[in-house]
Order: sequence, then structure tokens, then C-alpha cells
Amino acid sequence: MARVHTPRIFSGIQPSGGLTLGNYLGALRRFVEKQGQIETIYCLVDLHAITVWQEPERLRHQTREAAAAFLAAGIDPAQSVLFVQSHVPAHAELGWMLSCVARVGWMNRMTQFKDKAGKNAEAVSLGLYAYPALMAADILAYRATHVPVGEDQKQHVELTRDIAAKFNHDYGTDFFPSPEPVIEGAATRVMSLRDGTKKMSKSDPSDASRINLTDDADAIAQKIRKARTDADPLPGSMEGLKDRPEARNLVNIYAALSGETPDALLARFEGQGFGTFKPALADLAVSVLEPITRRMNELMGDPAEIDRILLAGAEKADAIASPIVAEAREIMGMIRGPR
Ligand code: AQP
Repeated sequence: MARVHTPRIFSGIQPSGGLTLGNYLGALRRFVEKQGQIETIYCLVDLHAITVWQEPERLRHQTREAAAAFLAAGIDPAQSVLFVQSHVPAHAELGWMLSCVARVGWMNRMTQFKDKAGKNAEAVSLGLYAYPALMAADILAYRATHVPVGEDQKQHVELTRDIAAKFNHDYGTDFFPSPEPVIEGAATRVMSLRDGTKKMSKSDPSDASRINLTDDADAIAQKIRKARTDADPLPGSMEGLKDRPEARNLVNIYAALSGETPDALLARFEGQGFGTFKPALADLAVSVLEPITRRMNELMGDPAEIDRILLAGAEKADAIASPIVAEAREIMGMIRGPR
């Protein structure tokens, strides 16, 4: 009989910069919603962050700040495991083992690598290329069954399924589950405020392209006021925004923040211009984000407490992942070692 895998969520965010509204709506807020419904394991993936250059002091700051964002957004360390990837050696170890299962041809199809490497593919780090194998290890080290992510990470979760299937097939086992990407809500792909065809990203060189979770009310209002749009009034439904990516993006952000459907929102704003819509969006964004930013600032006042929470989380994560990776080693034919 095929093995039944216990439902378990794993997901992570890279501390490769300050978290954005895209990370919040596409990932963090949904991580909080899942808490209590199912076992939840959340990770600050610093080993992924170093696939591109990180100033060491900044990386430390960004990792603590990302932890503060998780806690401020509502992740409760008593209900979820919250930890830093590099604190649990199982990730790097299984990452190597799975990079021997994954095929180069599969990696070559990863669109995020192509986007990030651009014309510079020969000069980027080997880690950036191998990133999806490490991400597969992050998920499979916990035998997670569900992975809440934004749209941009769907391909990597699908690759994880391929790697799990090949491992299971090659070794004649059903050891790893086939994890499902969970992509839900109105904001699975929040776009840049400067270019509606580009994803909002923490590493975009333009700060005006994104709302940071550390931005104050004035900065949020100013970025929304200056967000690129067009001069046309809003239509009565999303159908009318097919060729207006910037307008569509702002409507999706509003809907995700207010919990309405985009169509219901447009029914309210039909015929109005961005002169009316943008201030309403700014007020809404500030009302949702300000309490989170305030709490983040309070938490950042006590970094030792953040470190304590993360170390306690790492112990719990290690207790789950380490025996799973030991068993995977044995399946692969390695002699049982000290761990
Ligand atoms: N713009 C976005 N809209 C919706 N979801 C998003 N996510 C990221 N950007 C958006 C989701 O956030 C989670 C964490 O992402 P990540 O930190 O692992 O890396 P990323 O996807 O590459 O995000 P960034 O902000 O663009 O980081 P950099 O600039 O460092 O590459 C994922 O679930 C992601 O889908």
C-alpha cells in the first residue's frame, strides 16, 4: 500500500532585502492564515539569499528584520516552526543529495534563473543555478505536502515534485511526498509600481517600484501616488483591464488588501479615475501595514529575543529534518554514520 504522508506546510522567504508588499500578500499573510489549520514550518532561507552577493552585516540585519516581519504579521512560534535555513544542516546536505538526482536539462528550463542571470549566465554563481535543488531539499527535508507560494515560485515547486518522483523511482521507494504548490488569492503576483509587466521584487534597483514593510505612511502614500497608471477611468469589471497592466495591478492590490473580489471593487469604483482611487488605496495600505511596521520596529529593538526565537525554532526544525535526511542517506546506500 502506498505511504500516506501527513499533511504539513513548508515555505520560506529569502532575506535578500527588506520584505515587500508582494512577499506579504503573496506569501506571508497566507502563511499566517494556514497557521492552526495544519502543521506549519516557515524558514528564512539565507542559503538561498547568498546565491547573489550579500553584504555580511546587511544579511544579518535583513534576516532578523524578516523574522520580525513574520512575527509582526502574526506568525506565532508556539504554533509554527520559524527558523533560519543555515541553522539546520539537513537543508544543505539534502540539497547536495538531490542535486545528484535532478538533471541539468531540468535546471535549464527554470525561468527564474534565466530572468535573474539575464545575459550574464556565465558569470553568476553556481549556487544560483542549483537554487531549485536546494529549494527541493528545503521542502522534502520535512516531507512537506503543501507549499504556499506566489505565482513566480510555481515552477520550482513543480520541479521539486519531479525530483521527489525520480528519487522514489530510482530507489524503489515512496519515501518522499509529491508536494503541491498552494497559490491562492487576488495577489499571487503583485507587480512593480513602475512597470506593470515586472514582478514587485525586493532586489529591484528602484525603491519606488515596491512598498517595503518598513515604509512609513508617508512613503507608502507617496509611492502609490507616483505609481505608473494611465489616464482612463476605471471600468466596471476586470475584463476592461486586460490591456492595462498597471491599473490591473493596483486594483488587485486593493482587492487583496480589502478582501473583496476585484470585480466587486470595480463595481464600486466604475467611472472614477486614479485621482480618487489612489488616495483610497493609500489609506487602505497604510491601515493594513502600519500596525505590522510598528510591531516590527518594536521587535527590532530587542534582537537578542529574535535570535532566541529563531534558535528555538531551529531546534524543532532539526528534530524533524535530521532523521528524514538520515533515512534518505540510508536509502541511497550510505553507511549509517554518527547522526
Ligand atoms: N511580487 C510578488 N507577488 C506575489 N508573491 C511574491 N513573492 C515574491 N514576490 C512576489 C512570493 O514571496 C515568497 C518569497 O519569495 P522569495 O523571497 O523566496 O524570493 P522571490 O520570489 O525571488 O522574491 P523577491 O522579492 O523577488 O526576491 P529577490 O528580489 O531577492 O529575488 C515566495 O512565495 C514568492 O512567490
